[in-house]
Amino acid sequence: PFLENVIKHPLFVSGECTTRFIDSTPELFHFSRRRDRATRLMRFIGEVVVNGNPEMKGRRLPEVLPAPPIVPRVDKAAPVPPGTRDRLKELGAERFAQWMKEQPRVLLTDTTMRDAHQSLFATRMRTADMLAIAPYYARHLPELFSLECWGGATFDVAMRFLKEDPWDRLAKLRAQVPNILFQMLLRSSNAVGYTNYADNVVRYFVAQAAPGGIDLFRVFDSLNWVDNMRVAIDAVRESGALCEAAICYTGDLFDPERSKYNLQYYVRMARELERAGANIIGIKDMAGVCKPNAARALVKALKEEVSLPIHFHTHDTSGIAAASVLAAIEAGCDAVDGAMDAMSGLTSQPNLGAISAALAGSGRDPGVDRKAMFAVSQYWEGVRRAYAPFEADMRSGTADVYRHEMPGGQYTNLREQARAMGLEHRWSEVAQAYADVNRLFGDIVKVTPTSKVVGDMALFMVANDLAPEEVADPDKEVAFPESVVSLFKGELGFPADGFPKELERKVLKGGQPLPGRPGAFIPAVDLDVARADAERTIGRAVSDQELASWLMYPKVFREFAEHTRLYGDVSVLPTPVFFHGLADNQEVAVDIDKGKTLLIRLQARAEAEGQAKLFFELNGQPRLVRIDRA
Ligand code: 3PY
Ligand code: ZN
Repeated sequence: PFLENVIKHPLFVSGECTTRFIDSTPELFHFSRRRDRATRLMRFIGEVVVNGNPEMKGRRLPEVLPAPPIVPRVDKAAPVPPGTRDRLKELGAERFAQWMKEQPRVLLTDTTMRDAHQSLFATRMRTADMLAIAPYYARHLPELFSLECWGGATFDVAMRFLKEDPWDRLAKLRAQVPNILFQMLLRSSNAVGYTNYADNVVRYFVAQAAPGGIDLFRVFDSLNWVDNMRVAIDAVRESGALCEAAICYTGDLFDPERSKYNLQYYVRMARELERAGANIIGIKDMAGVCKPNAARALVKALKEEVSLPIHFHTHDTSGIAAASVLAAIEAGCDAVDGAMDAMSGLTSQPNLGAISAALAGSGRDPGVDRKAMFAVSQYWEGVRRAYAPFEADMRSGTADVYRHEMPGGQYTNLREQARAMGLEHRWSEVAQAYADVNRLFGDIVKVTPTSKVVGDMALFMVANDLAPEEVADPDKEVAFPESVVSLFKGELGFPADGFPKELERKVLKGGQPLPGRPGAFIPAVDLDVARADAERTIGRAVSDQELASWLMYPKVFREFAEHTRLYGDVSVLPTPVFFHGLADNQEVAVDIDKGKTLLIRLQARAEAEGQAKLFFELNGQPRLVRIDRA
């Protein structure tokens, strides 16, 4: 093949090549690089065929693989109509926010590619499944306000479990959808991680994400502490992107027993966020506990008290979240979140198709093509089937969420953690312990990462059969999980009224909490030194974006880089092949580059002392791959 490349090369054919021809003509080697990529991908498929994808261990696998999703027809040559992103470029962030307020229609965010799969199947949706439908979104749904497609848990899970580069996902989606705003979820000083990073690391992350393709950052703090959000807010504003600063909704606005989180609390926070530089105020009801009356009252108050557009986000865990969304819209909410029908409901967002239909003919009709929404929903239905092994066994909404207040995005992940600890059969005890821990901690906002700490403590209590009274008892020795000690030290910040003093003393064993914002005590990271460390660790140069991955998740990034070195870019494999490999005589077409497709067929296999020999056919040529049995 190399010689073939040489003799077919135009310079060679023209007779104009010199002795430096081979050195100066790198495209001659493209074949061997492509072959190398093919070899690595076959090795990965072989590993999955022989040893299974480690991700699927212990899961109920389908007896028959589901049919592939049907991608609605789209003319990719057709021009992409202008959308909200074009408007943002034209108006800039502040005038864009004004434009939002002037719209009689309600603006719709589709969370399918981020929160919906984070909340339904533990964040496992792969890039390939998003990319296949992206051109259709661009051409048929340009009236959508935004696509939430990045951030939250997707960053970590992409590398850790899916062996994909989150930056690459963003770039590829961006290339397919140039017209609709891309929205991400940013955990302020915790960025897309679970810990407080140095201020310059948060700034660096935002400075990569905005040019990387993010137009709207939804910024929140896991204890609703505005001081902990300022670095992120400033960084977003500096990047030119839209800054949506969110208040996390918790408790019950109309429960006189829990007056801590009342209207004044939220209005005060929204005003602070407005002063801090937000363009939009988000209401982030991460657990789906904002009942319709609360949504109506809250939106009405915020519309009266702040001058920014309001964006409402909730989860359908209870089963009646759409009523809250409609109440918010009636009260004048400017934008709302939902997920496409097939990816909605349960711990995910309420149903966007149904919300849109409910508003048909009203002054607030979102004006999005409902047939096109239905077409993408059908596609997502097919996609979702492939992830069934990751779904929680939940058949209906449940008012139990008002008791435990677990965020939808955490629910499937915590169940995963419980499963890994052998506690899945004790799930209802875990849910009760979660509520107990919240009470012990002083009724705090529970959202990543504080929700993770509450979850850790709940699992710890169930695993050790600890009652809440024992945890509170100053005379009972408890070896608190590390994350709980860190929380009480203030390493994620503080709730407005602090942590309960007695428990704080017990957890910190007499130690003192931080005297202020954690970011103020974390030294700036020397980015040049960090880059050198990263490069030494993975043995090659890292891009600016990869440096951001390393700063957030050094171990996960290292393992991901090693996986890529061994197996190449596995994100190009279709999802069933990634999770289950190939059956004998099954063939898969893999597009590794534009116009470059590999045809890989598994023909047969043979066993030889601890090794499996797999006989593949690659574009018609026989190839043997040996895999050690694990
Ligand atoms: C996240 O931070 O990932 C969340 O979804 C919080 O709701
Ligand atoms: Zn959410």
